[in-house]
Amino acid sequence: MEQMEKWWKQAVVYQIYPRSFQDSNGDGIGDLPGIIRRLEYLQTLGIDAIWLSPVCKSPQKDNGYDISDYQDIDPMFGTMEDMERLITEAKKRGIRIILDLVLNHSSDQHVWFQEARKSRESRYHDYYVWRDGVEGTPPNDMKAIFGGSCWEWVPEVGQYYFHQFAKEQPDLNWDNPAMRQEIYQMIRWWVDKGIGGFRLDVIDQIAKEPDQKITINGPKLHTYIRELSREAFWGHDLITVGEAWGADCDRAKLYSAPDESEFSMVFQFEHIGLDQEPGKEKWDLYPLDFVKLKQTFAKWQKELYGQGWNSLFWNNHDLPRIVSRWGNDGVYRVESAKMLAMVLHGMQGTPYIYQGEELGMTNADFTLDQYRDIETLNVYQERKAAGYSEAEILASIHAKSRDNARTPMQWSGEANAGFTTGLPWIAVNPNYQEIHAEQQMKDETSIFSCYQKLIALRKQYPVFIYGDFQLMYETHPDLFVYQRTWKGQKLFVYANFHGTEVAVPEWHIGDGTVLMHNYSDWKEGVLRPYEAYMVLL
Ligand code: TEU
Ligand code: CA
Repeated sequence: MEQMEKWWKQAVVYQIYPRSFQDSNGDGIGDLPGIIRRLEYLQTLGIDAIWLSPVCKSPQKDNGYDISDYQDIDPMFGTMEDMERLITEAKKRGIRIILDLVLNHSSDQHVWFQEARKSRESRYHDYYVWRDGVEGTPPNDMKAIFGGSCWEWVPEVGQYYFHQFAKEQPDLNWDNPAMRQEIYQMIRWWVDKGIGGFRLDVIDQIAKEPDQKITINGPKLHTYIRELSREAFWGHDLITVGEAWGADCDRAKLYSAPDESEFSMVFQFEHIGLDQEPGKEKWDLYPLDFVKLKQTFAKWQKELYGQGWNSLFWNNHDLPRIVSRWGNDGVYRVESAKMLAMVLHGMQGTPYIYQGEELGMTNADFTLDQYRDIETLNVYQERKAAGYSEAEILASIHAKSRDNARTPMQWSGEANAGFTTGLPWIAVNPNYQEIHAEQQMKDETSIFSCYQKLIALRKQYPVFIYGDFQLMYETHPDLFVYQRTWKGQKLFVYANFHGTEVAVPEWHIGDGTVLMHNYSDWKEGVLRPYEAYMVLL
């Protein structure tokens, strides 16, 4: 008898980027009442939890990842009553709400920072990371992720403060126990409101040590995370997932230890970095090393088996859309989107579906003026100043801008894809008339229907949850094939990851039950472009 597993091991999570999901009041920005309106759709898809990107009060310098009040809702998204209604309405449909907690930094408009910057004597001064200095000579040459120095001068106190992201996102000082206790109190307040879990933004950057130029995986990281878990999560049936760009398998075994001393799981990004030039940035484009991709997934599946728990994702609000990135968003868009879904959802772990992924939404082919993201706009300026050609910079931005994921959800073929009756804050992808939910929900061969089936299969067959993982044809240049085994039952996932027909060394069709297939017929012994199937033996 399997050890009674946590609900989130059988669950599928749907990420909503509220600003781009559904507008309800015609201001061109998605909001909470809009999400409530779409709960029926999410219940039809069959997901178990919704991860909401931040909706707390924020000046929106980084689209809400700069929070100025952790316990109030930004009027742009609605009211606290809307939030409470969302929690209640979702619960009625068996859906939990996961809040995005941004604990590495606050907004510079947070009252803590407003007080901290006034005086070194303020009780909030040391809620942040300050260094004495002389204006014009920052403590060291560390760079911020969104460009420029990570030190910003405040004349009132004659000091620099540290910010890993934008200067409007001052880093919180986790070495300060008073600050930590206020954070834990705030989280407990949200738990009492019925929040079902938390996504923890750049959580592996909280134990920063700027004097040693340490920004990630700091020496006190797990001490702080264990305290956070003990003080705020324990005793509640929550799902907690940390965003950990710096995680390797050993560290992930701590993060996702079965004793829940830290989190349920983390988002690790080793697979995500495989199409950037080694040692460089995501903007430095590089062909995907497909064999390495398979080996990376296999490593994480094996390393965490019985010792931790994987998240499974291709997309989020920071990443380009997978069907454009590693599938084919042209002739084989439908087949490749389904193939990518089957490859991911057949593995062990909790799958995350990013809004629009279930429709096969694609990257946006924007002109420069259509981009909105601070990271994209900064890199354009930085690389322009560094002498990169306009064409090279735009190629990088087209491929990797976070705005690729942030174009409005495509609901229907009506104006603005049914997202808003107003002027959308960011342009709708012009392909919305071919790619939208209304049409796909009625079509059992649609990408939407494929995701619906995958979510249902995960609940129907324990091998998806408990089975071990064995990669096959490891070095094959096109086939992504693996098997899962649980109590004598075998699940095979066969996929042609590329756009040319390949011979299949072993042919299992006919031996078992075909659970999924992304073509309407079969061609004996070969897999056609992006052809994939799942078979149960
Ligand atoms: O992202 C962490 C982060 O570092 C990413 O922005 C990453 O650097 C970039 O997208 C790819 O190189 C989290 C949030 O997901 C992101 O939206 C926020 O902008 C960031 O933290 C700051 O809060
Ligand atoms: Ca709105």
